[in-house]
Amino acid sequence: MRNFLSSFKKGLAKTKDNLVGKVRKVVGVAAKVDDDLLDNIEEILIQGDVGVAATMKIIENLKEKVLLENIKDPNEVLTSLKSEIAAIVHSDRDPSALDDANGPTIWLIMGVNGTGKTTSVGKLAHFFRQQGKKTMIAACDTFRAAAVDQLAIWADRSGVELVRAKEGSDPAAVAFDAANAAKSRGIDILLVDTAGRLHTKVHLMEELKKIKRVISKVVPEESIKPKLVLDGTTGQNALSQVKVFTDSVGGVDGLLVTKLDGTAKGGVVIAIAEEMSVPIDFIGLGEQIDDLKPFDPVAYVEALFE
Ligand SMILES: Nc1nc2c(ncn2[C@@H]2O[C@H](COP(=O)(O)OP(=O)(O)OP(=O)(O)O)[C@@H](O)[C@H]2O)c(=O)[nH]1
Ligand SMILES: [Mg+2]
Repeated sequence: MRNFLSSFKKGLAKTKDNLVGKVRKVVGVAAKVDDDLLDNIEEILIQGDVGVAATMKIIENLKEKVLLENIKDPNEVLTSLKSEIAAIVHSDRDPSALDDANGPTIWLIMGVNGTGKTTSVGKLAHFFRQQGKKTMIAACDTFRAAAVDQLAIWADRSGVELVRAKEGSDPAAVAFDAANAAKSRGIDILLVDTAGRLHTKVHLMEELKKIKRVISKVVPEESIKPKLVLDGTTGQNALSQVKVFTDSVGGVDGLLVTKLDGTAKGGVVIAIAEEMSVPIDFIGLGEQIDDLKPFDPVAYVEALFE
C-alpha cells in the first residue's frame, strides 16, 4: 500500500502543485473566510481542469458548509475541499475484477491516436500476469507495422502470448482468431490493442463495432469490455471523446487515463468522475511497465492533499 500510494504521489506531483498547492497558498494568506477566498479557489479549480460542473458543485457545497458550520479558519476550507473532492471521485468498483466463470474476459482497448493504447496494453498484460491471471494480447492495430513490433516487445517483457497478424489484414479477423485462441487455452483476460482513430471518422468507428460483433460470436456479449484510453494531458478535450465513443460502440465499460505524470491537468479525473457515467479503471503515472495503476480514489485524494 505504501508503494502504491507513493507511485500516486510521484505521478500526480505536478497536478498537486497546480491544484492543491495553489489553494494552499491562497488559504495561507487569507485573513478570513469570505467570498474572495472562495472565488480564488473556484478560479484555481477551473484552471486546474476540474471542469465547470465539478467546480460549481464543490464551491456551492463549500459555501453552504462555511455558513452552516460558521467556518472562520481558512485552513478548514482546505479540509472541506478535500472531502468534497473525495466525495466526487469516490467509487466502490474494483477496476481489475474479472468474471472468471464465463471464459475469457476481453478488453477492447480503443481511443484516438497516440493516447497510450499500445503501451497500456503492455502494462495491463504485466498487471494481470502479476495477479496470476492467464493473459493474452491481440495486436489488432494492423494499420501500423511498428505497432505489432511495439506490442511484441511488451508481450516479451511481461511474458504473455501475443496473437499477431500481417500488416494490412482485417483487425476483426485477428480479434476473432485471438478470441478463439483465448477461449480454447483457458485464458482469463485477452487484451485487444486497436489502431488509433479520430472519433469523428465514421468508418473507423464502424470498424470497432465490427471487431466487437465478431468476437461476440466467440464469447458472451457481457464478457466484452470496451475500454477507452484518454490522454490526461489533453484536459477537458478528453471528455468529449467519452461521449462519442460511447455512442459509436454502444457503451464504454471503463476508462484508462494516461500520462498524468506529465501534466498539471490531472484535475480532469475529478471532471470525468463528476460528468461522465463511465468509471475510471486505470491511470497512467509513468512510462515504466508498472506505472499503470488501478484507479484508487482514496490514493488519488491522498496524493493531492498529503
Ligand atoms: N509519461 C507517460 N507516457 C505515457 C503514458 N502512457 C503512454 N505514454 C507514452 O505515450 C506515447 C504513445 O503511446 P502509445 O501506447 O504508442 O499510444 P497509442 O495510443 O497506442 O498510439 P497509436 O497506436 O498511434 O494511436 C508513448 O511514447 C508512451 O510511452 C503514461 O502514463 N505516462
Ligand atoms: Mg498503438
